[in-house]
Amino acid sequence: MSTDKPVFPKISGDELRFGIVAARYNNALVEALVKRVLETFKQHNVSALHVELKRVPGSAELPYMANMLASTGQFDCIVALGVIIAGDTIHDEVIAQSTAQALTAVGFSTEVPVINGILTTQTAEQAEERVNGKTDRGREFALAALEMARHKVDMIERLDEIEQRELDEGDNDDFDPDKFFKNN
Ligand code: DLZ
Repeated sequence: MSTDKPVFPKISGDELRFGIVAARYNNALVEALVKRVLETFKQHNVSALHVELKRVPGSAELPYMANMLASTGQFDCIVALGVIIAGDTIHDEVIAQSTAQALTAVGFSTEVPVINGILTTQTAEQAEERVNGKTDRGREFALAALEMARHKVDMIERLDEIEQRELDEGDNDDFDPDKFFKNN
């Protein structure tokens, strides 16, 4: 268990746009996570107009919807929320591992960061403590989303500037007016 939570930078959410994808499995717990994320967004000036919420059956379906929302290009960060509680089989481990990998892959392929807000616990009590107790993972997921959305906006802007500079320089290098004149 982690005892040293990150200190999140103070970030204003105006202008930042978020997609939230929530699983309906363990619905009461996931809905409480959604509420906590929304409350934290509000505290950081995120506009309700800049948030879209989609629900899917279970955590295994989160990567698909996260990918689709990210692919629209309309969001600076996607938050995937679910609760996986261990049962008699290893189903929970399979879902938790495959969704974690798939969510990471969505971030790489779309260049939109994805927050893995899936709680994986041994018991419902453990999940309850993390959602409605002192641990407050929902707030943590929202703060992580704000920070990553800011990074995404800044990095995309930087990449665009580099691309534009390369295009401008490329134009100058390739174009030799004398050579062009001789050949035409
Ligand atoms: C099937 C299943 C099980 C056993 N447990 C959970 C769980 O604890 N949390 C969760 O979000 N989803 C669970 N699911 C459903 C799967 O995520 C998925 O919806 C189904 O396997 C259909 O693809």
